[in-house]
This record gives sequence, C-alpha cells and structure tokens, in this order.
Amino acid sequence: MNQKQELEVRRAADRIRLRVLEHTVSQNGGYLSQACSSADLFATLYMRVLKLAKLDKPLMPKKFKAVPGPKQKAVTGARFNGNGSPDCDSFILSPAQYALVLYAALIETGRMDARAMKEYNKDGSSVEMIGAEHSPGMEVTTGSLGQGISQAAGIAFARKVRGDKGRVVVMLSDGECQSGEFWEAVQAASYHDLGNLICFVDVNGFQCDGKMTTVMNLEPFDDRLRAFGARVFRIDGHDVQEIERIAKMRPSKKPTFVLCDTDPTRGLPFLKERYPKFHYVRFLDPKDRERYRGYYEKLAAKGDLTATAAIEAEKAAAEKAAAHAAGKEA
Ligand SMILES: Cc1ncc(C[n+]2csc(CCOP(=O)(O)OP(=O)(O)O)c2C)c(N)n1
Repeated sequence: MNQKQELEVRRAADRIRLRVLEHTVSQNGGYLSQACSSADLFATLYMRVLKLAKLDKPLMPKKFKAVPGPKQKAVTGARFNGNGSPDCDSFILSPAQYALVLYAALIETGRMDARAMKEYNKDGSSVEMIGAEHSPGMEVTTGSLGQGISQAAGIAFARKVRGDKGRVVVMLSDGECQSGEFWEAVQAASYHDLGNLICFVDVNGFQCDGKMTTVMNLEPFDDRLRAFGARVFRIDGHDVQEIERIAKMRPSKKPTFVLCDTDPTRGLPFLKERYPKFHYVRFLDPKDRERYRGYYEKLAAKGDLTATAAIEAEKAAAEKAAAHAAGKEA
C-alpha cells in the first residue's frame, strides 16, 4: 500500500480505538486494551486484506429472534463480511470478547450503521457483548475460547474440497492458545494441508489474570507452532504494511500463522496505570470515569492518536537522513 493508503488504514485504526474508548466511558465498561492491541490488525484486514462482498450502504443488524431450531433458521452475522460466494473470504473472530472491536471496525469501514451500537448488550439484540454467530461480522459462535480455530479449520477443509478461491481468515487472542483444543486444531489443519487457512494472533501478552508469562507461558510460541507443522511469521502487530505483505504472500501447502506482537496500551498510554490487569476496563470510582472522559474529549478533538504522528516522525527521519547525506556529499 502506498503512503496515502497507509495513512487511511492507520487513521481508521485510531478511530476504532477512540470509538471503543468512548463506549467504555459511556457504558462504564469495555474491552479497551483489546482495541489498543488489535485495531491496526482489524483495520488492515477490513481495508486491505479480506475479500468481502460489496455493500451499498452500512447494514443495520437485525434483532435476535430465537435460538436456532426446527422453527427458527440459524442467522449469522456473515452478511456483514462476505456473500457466501466461492471467491469471498470467510472471517472467523475467535475471541468473542473482541466483538466490540469488531463492531467498531465494521462501523469505521462503512459496513455497519453506527446507530447499531445503541443496541449493544441489550436483551433481544444481536449486537452482543460477547459476540455469537448472529452478531454483526461473526460467522460462528466462538465464546468458548479455542473453538473458533476448530470451526475455521472445518470450514477451510470444506472450502478446499469445494475448490473455493476464498480463504478462511481467523483472528485469535494469545490467551486462548493455551487451550488444548487450539493445539488439536493446529495439528489437524497441518495434517490436512489446509493452506487456505490463515490465522492472525493478537499477542498482546496479557489475559484475565495478568501477564501471559505468569499464568501459563506459551513461548517459544512460533517454534511450537512450527513443530505442529504450520507456516509461521512473527511481526510487529502495529505495522500495517507488514500485516498486508504477509497476508498477500502466496499461500503454502500448510496453514499460516501470523503472530502479531502488540501493545495493549497502544494509542492510549494512560491505560498503563492498570498494569498488569488490562482485560476489562470498568470504573469503580466515578472520578476515574470522569478522568477517562476527559482523555476521550481531548483525543477526539485532536482527531487521531498514533497515525499521523507516526507517519510524520518517519517523514522527518527520512528528511533528516537525506539532509545529512547531502551535507556529507557537499
Ligand atoms: C474455554 C474458555 N475458558 C475460559 C474462558 C473465560 N475467558 C474469557 S476471556 C479470557 C482471557 C483469555 O485471554 P486473552 O483472550 O488473551 O485475553 P485478553 O487479551 O482479551 O485480555 C478467559 C480466560 C472462556 N471464554 N473460554
């Protein structure tokens, strides 16, 4: 992607973070660190990587009618992504607590009407706090961690047999990769040569009880995945160019894993005060909520958090290097 496109992606990522911050303050709770760590990944996937159905306008989610059964057909949130055609990618969000970030990404990329957020976590709404198969952008129910990749591998197997061009793209969190089901799925996907499966893991280093390394260390995560037969890349998960480059590489015979090392306070450094418990932000003291409201108002007025600042810094460094080189020549 060129510099202009990169700026657009980074700005969308910042708007995702801001939207989740605004929601967290207004609802007195939210999955904010997940937005910080994964907004660049979501923005790049939705703007540069996923092969999606074209939409005439942002969609409004339908109400949740009833649990699927003989009288109720299953409804999925897939219509916010693809259209079921062989060329479209399937997108599986595995850690369902990231649904809030997914909704923000759908809004910021023009796929969901922003008014849908009024229905968030309300009885009878499909805009669930912990996303389920009927929720916008969700294609299967994955709330029990580790199940997303198993279902994705099954879908990838079926799509491979059918000869579909579309891939199965999965977004995972690092905490859920501690589960046995995750490793069984990796083993099966490798054994069945599911080269049409690509998994991005948000390695933000934290889970409910604090640091991954103090709960149950996964490292060396990349080597372990390789030992299970997968193709593995490890990247800076905030580098949108790198996410796109890896995502667009020619698929291999084996499933691909992209470990995205991320910072759960990226763009909102004041979150560092909550170290090492970032999992869910709720304000027990009303003064804290007001303080965060103040942060939001300041940042919203400024427009972006990381995007332009980062690009400007890069440009300034390049200009400085060029001036230095010119000075040397003269
Ligand atoms: C099988 C299963 N075990 C436990 C949970 C409860 N749970 C919900 S989120 C979560 C944390 C998992 O780690 P991660 O997704 O990396 O945390 P985050 O980055 O969102 O803080 C846990 C244990 C669950 N949903 N499913």
